[in-house]
Amino acid sequence: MANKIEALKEAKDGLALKAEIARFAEIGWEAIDDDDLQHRLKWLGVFFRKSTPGRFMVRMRIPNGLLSSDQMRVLASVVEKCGEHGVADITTRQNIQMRGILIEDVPEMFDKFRSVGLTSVQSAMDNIRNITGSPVAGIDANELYDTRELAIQVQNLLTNNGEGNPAFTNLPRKFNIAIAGCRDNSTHAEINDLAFVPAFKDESQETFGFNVLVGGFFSSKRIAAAIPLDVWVAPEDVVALCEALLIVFRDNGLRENRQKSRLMYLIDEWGIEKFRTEVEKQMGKPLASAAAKDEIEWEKRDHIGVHKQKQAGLNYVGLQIPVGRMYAPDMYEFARLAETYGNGDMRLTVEQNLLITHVSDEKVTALLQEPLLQKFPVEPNNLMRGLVSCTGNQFCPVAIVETKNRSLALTKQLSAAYDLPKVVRIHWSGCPNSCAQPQVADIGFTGCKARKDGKVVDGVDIYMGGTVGKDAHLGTCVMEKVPCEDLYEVVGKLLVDRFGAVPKQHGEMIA
Ligand code: SRM
Ligand code: SF4
Repeated sequence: MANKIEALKEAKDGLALKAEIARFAEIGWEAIDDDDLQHRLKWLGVFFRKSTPGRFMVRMRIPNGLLSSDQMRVLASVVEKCGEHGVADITTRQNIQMRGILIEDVPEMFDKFRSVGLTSVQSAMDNIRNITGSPVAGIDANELYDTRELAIQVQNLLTNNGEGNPAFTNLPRKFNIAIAGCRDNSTHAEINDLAFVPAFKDESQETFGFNVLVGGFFSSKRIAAAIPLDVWVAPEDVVALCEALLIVFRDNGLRENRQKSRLMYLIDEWGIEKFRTEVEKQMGKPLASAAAKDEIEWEKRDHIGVHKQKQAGLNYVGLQIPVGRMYAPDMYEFARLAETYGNGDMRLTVEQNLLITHVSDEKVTALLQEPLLQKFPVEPNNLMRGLVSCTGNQFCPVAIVETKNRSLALTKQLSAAYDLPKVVRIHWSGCPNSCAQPQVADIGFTGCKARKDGKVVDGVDIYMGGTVGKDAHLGTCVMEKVPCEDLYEVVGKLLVDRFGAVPKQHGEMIA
């Protein structure tokens, strides 16, 4: 028997709501059919939030994390219009979500998006999520391939240039794609359903392309790293391979049980050889086998700070955005800074941070003196620098614990108490869905309920050992059900024992 979401999709496709959005704006949210309100609107990137009824969340698509000042101003105006409810977050897929939006404002908001080439279509439910790529694509002196155009082409295919594509709107489940052209695996290729990693086909390193990984995903029931498909593709075949592979998943993926419908379950059932054969058949031409080695050779960079671009005399400046959170005035300021000091371009990272690019050598000092950089620093301390947090129970309906405020408070407390010799990456997820990718972190948390003094309290399971960059591998759960109120002591000890933290002198702490 079809599960509830499959039945709902069969009854009416989510994209059909495009034609109904003007009517929804007229009748108001309370009069919208419940399935449309709670589920199908997500096909347009519009999320009903039970914590803020009538105030919707909108998830964009920002391929490769590329954002212009015009686009940022449009997003800022959307958030501004929401008044005290308006807030935006950079997500762990190099993307932006905004909150506080009224349904009556959605048609005009979509027009504004269109006017600057933005879209929120198919950003949730059984669709392909934001396509990630290196945040320094096109400006990194050491990159192997500038992935920007590929990420945009893949998005354009899958969303019909942002208008919605019925061919890819009813997948068995969500689907993540990453395209890496850099040497440091800055998109966490291993945790995507489909990832392209740079690889030369030949030993002479003349024929550039990508080795293909498949099946990576996180869920509350299972965590799986992507495995090799034994395919190498040239850049010009990337879009076609995405299309072919998605058709195979769409038409054959398991749909009965939503806990077992991500791509890896189909690969489990078929075996990787059969899956490869079916993708090849769908491509309509033979696929080359994988290159002997990939070119992920580096430690992962976080891009915070001032860095030289490959273009002489230009720099990119990475600002740390604590837990990814921004308000409308911040967003207008980012747009102004990007235009005043750079060429108007910005980039988002999977660590929920923001880069301003094309800043000339002469202008770097002045940019660093801008007041906004007090709030969003280029030299954060070693704990704040590695902090990533999901939405948590402030807004997320499935959260078990609060994350963004709690993680900020704990990070400030620990930073005041300890000196860290290097960055420690701490990722907070409010539940086992793992949206903040806790398994890639040095220390990762997933929210749960715990017991303390006989009472049920907020807690976390603690993951450790996630490594990123070259030879990335996933961390594992090392402690269960740790009460959040004990985290200052527990994490403090971990920082001292495992990461070389040194307690600050008392005088320093007071200062
Ligand atoms: Fe996620 C569901 C937020 C990245 C795994 N995720 C949700 C929902 C939609 C829950 C809901 O019903 O509302 C959350 C929206 C809350 C809200 O109001 O913001 C949500 N996920 C997020 C974001 C915003 C976290 C963040 O603060 O950055 C990220 C948005 C990315 C984007 O721009 O599209 C986000 N989610 C991820 C990632 C990380 C990634 O993609 O690299 C994962 C793990 C990777 C993966 O999917 O394999 C992730 N989210 C999930 C899952 C578990 C999927 C599964 O197969 O079971 C769910 C639950 C589900 O889909 O049923 C989920
Ligand atoms: Fe919500 Fe859980 Fe994802 Fe956090 S990890 S955003 S709490 S679904």
